[in-house]
Amino acid sequence: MSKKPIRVAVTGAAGNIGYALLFRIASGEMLGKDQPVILQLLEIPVEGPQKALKGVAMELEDCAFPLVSDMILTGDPDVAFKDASWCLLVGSKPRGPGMERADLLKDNGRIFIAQGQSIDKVAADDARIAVVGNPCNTNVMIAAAQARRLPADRFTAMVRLDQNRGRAQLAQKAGVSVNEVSDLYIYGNHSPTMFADFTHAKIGGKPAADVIGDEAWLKNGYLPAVGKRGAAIIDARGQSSAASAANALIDHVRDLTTVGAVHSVAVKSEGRYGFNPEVWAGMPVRTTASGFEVITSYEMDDFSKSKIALTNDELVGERETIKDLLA
Ligand code: NAX
Repeated sequence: MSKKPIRVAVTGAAGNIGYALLFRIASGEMLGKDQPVILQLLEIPVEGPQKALKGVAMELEDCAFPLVSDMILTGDPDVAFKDASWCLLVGSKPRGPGMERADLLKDNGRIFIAQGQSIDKVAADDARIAVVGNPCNTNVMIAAAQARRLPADRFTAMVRLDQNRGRAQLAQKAGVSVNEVSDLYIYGNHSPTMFADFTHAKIGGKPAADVIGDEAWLKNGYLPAVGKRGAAIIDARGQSSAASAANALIDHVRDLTTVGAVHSVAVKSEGRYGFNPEVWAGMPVRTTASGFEVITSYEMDDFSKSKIALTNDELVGERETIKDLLA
């Protein structure tokens, strides 16, 4: 007997990441090749984005994906999130010319208040929320603050693109396949302050620092390169990362539904690794049958602690800027 379809809500569905994401969800790469889905696609309720959304849906139809049981296109969050088990919050407002970061935080914050309220009201009891729209660590905190019904650990933000970038760059430097690189996890904010913890990473089962043999490069070349990779992509492509971001979101959700998977996720810190207890920070988690457990066993040296303190300060600063939106 075939499985019951899972409702997957995607916001910003007509955007660049949406275009790279939806076809992969529809083909079963995120929830499994035997798992039917109902795609519930949200765009802002004005003509241009709604028309573009219709176009994306037409292309999805033209793929004749056997796993797509239904598609709902809407400008209303209460329709998009209705009974959804996965809510993928990709859409947000880009930073415009001359716009201050604080204004961006507040403008996007308002979007995530409304979406958090809607999710709390209409999403499935087992709903899980993954935030990609930037600043994602702070947006997820704002959405979670609206959830009276769902526990905070259902709300995660994506740092998986940073983990994937970090592994790829270590592999490149060592001249090995990316499969050889393990135990590389991301701590903190999805921003250039993030800490890609090379101190515990392994290459071919050996400490990455021993294999690379160049501590100065790891500290002063590698870390900034991973942190600023998004800007380098914009510089080269003229547009921000889309296919790699969509790929990371597929990885994020697939690993959160694969018991035993260990991966980087931004979760409510609860004070782990010295983060402020209220912020959502990247850290390693292991997926369990009922959710995930944070891996807390990594001992941090003074250098790592100083990097974590820096990214924590930024997260606390973002929280301070939008604190009136958390009420
Ligand atoms: P686009 O501007 O191409 O698409 C965003 C879409 O969201 C647009 O179609 C817009 O109409 C829609 N939208 C805006 N407000 C909405 C709302 N209230 N409800 C529903 N839809 C809404 O951006 P794209 O390249 O797809 O990037 C989306 C977001 O991902 C951005 O915030 C971006 O900064 C963020 N990213 C996050 C990454 C991460 O690793 N966490 C990496 C990639 C990306 O930079």
